Amino acid sequence: QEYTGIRMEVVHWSAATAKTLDSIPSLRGKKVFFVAATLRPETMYGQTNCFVGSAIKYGFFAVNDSEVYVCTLRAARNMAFQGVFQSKGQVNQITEIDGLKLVGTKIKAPFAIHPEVYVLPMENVLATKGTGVVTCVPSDSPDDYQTLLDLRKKPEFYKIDPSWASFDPVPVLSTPTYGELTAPAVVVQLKIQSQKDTKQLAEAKEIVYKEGFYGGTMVVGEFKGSSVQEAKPQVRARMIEAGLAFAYAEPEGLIISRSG
Ligand code: ZZB
Repeated sequence: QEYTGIRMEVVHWSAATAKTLDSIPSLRGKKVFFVAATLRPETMYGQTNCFVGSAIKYGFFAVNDSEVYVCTLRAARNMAFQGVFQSKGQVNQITEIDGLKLVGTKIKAPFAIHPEVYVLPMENVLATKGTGVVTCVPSDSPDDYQTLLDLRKKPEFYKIDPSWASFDPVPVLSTPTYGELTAPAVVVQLKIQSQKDTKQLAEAKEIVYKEGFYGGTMVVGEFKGSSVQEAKPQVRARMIEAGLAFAYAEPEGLIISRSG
């Protein structure tokens, strides 16, 4: 899978993380980035949040002398072999932290209408896919939209400040059948009630992917008016040129599990 790794720079840490990181001098003065893996770079205009898995462990990995990436160890190992880190083939982990503690951190959202967004918990984040960090694009991802609704409904249960989930979906592209907010429309159509409705959400994702990719027209950004198919590689190239993203490939599952 050829993903785009989105570099989301930390603006300020959640209280729990700030406390933990205080005791790590080697992080002082470093720029730290959450790295999200996406197959939909053209939707980055519509980020409203970033998701992590509460129970997933995230490593802090030195990229070079001045930058650090936050992602799973598994992703860092892949990155090391793709020339993402200065010392090729080597993973230099500075520390590790539970996803739960990262919740409430504020980060920059490259190309987004909302330039800074909060990190929130999502139940269905897979530790075995991408970087374990997921951008939240509720306009075009049914999982993201439903998770946002769940978080707003039960902020105490999810241990979040309601203000962290306050950005509404931002229209990014228009589809012939559903208009500008395709994911919310399909979530309603399939009567999805919670992020636990994983079967219906998989079906919704399929529908939204197809609608967006084959029928979508951009309604924001430099490629407004272009088809999604045309815009996708161009937005990706722009993000990479601007130093806000990089190519990140995922090997087949079999290879990872064999090498441990
Ligand atoms: C932004 C985005 C916008 C995404 C959208 C999707 C959609 P796939 O096709 O099943 O491989 N993702 C990435 N990593 C993880 C993870 N570790 N756990 C859970 N979800 C993850 O799914 C690839 C997509 O799954 C990625 O692209 C990412 O969300 C998410 F409008 O990034 B996407 C209709 C989907 N729309």
